[in-house]
Amino acid sequence: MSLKIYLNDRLVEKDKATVSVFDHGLLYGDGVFEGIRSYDGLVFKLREHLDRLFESAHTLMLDIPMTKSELERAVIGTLKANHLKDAYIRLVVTRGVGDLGLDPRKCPRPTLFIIADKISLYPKEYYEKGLTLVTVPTVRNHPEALNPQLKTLNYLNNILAKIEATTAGVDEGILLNAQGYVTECTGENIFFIKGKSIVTPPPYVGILKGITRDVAMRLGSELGFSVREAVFTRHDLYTADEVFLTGTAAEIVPVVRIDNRVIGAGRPGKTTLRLTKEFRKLTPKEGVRS
Ligand code: PXG
Repeated sequence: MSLKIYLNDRLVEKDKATVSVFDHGLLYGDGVFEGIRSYDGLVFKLREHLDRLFESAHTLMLDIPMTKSELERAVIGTLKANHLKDAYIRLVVTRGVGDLGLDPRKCPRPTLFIIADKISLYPKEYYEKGLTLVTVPTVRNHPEALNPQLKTLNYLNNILAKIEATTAGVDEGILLNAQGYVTECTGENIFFIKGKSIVTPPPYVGILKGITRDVAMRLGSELGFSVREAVFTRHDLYTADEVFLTGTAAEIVPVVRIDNRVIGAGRPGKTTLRLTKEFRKLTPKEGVRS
C-alpha cells in the first residue's frame, strides 16, 4: 500500500503529493520544518515541536494556515492513515507558490505537508561503540545572518558540514562559530560531562535549541548532575570524561573520538549509557496518543 501524505488540507497518495517548481520552499529554501518521532503510537513532544515550528515561522513572518491544535490532529491523522506506530514525521511549511522574485508578498498561500514514514533507526553499533567526530572547516551560520535557532529549509550550512565529516571518514562533524566556540553537529546538539557537571552550549552561540537537548538536560539533573549552558572550545571536549549528542533521530548517542583524540576511556561512558537508558524509558510514555 502506498504512503499517504498530508498535503495542504487533505491526504493524497505519495505519487500525487507534488509541489510546484515555483514554490519558494524550493526556489529559495523559504520555509520551516520539524522532524518528529512517534513511539508505539505516541508522538514524542509534539507540542514542543509545534511551538518551535510556529516560533520559526513567526520570525520569518510566515503565517501557518492552521492552528496548533489543527496541526496536531493532522499529524495524528497522517500516522493513523498509514497505520504507523513507530514513525518518523516530517512537517514542512513553505512560503508557497510565487513568481521568480524573492518577494514573499507574491506568495499568497503557504504550502503545508506532513510525511509520516517508517523510522530508519541509527545502527546499533553507534550506541555500542560510540561515534567518531571531527571539527569541520565550515563555520556555523552567524546568528545575525541566519539564526540557527530557526529550523528553516536552508540547511546548506549543515549539509556542507556533513559532506566535510563524511569525506573525512567519520560519523559526524562539529561546527564551531565564527569565534571558534563549539556550537553543535549537523543535526544533533552536543554535550560534555566532566566530573559532576554536564555542559552544553547556550542558544546564542548559534545552535538549534533541540527538544531532545531539553530532555537530556532534565534527565541529567534528575541523575544528580549540575547541568548548565556554557560557551566552550574544542579543548573542553578533548579533555572531557564523556561526550554525547542528542537529536530526534539519534536520541542520546555516545562520542568516543574527536579530531583523532580519544575521549575519556575511548568507550561509551557510563553516564551517557545511563542517560540513553533513561531516555528510552521515557519515549514510550511522554507523547501525544494517535
Ligand atoms: N541541531 C540541528 C541543526 C538539528 O537539525 C538538532 C540539533 C536536534 O534537535 P531535536 O529537536 O531533534 O532534538 C537538530 C534536529 C535528520 C533529522 O533527518 C535531523 C534533525 C531532527 C530529525 C531528523 O537528519 N535535526
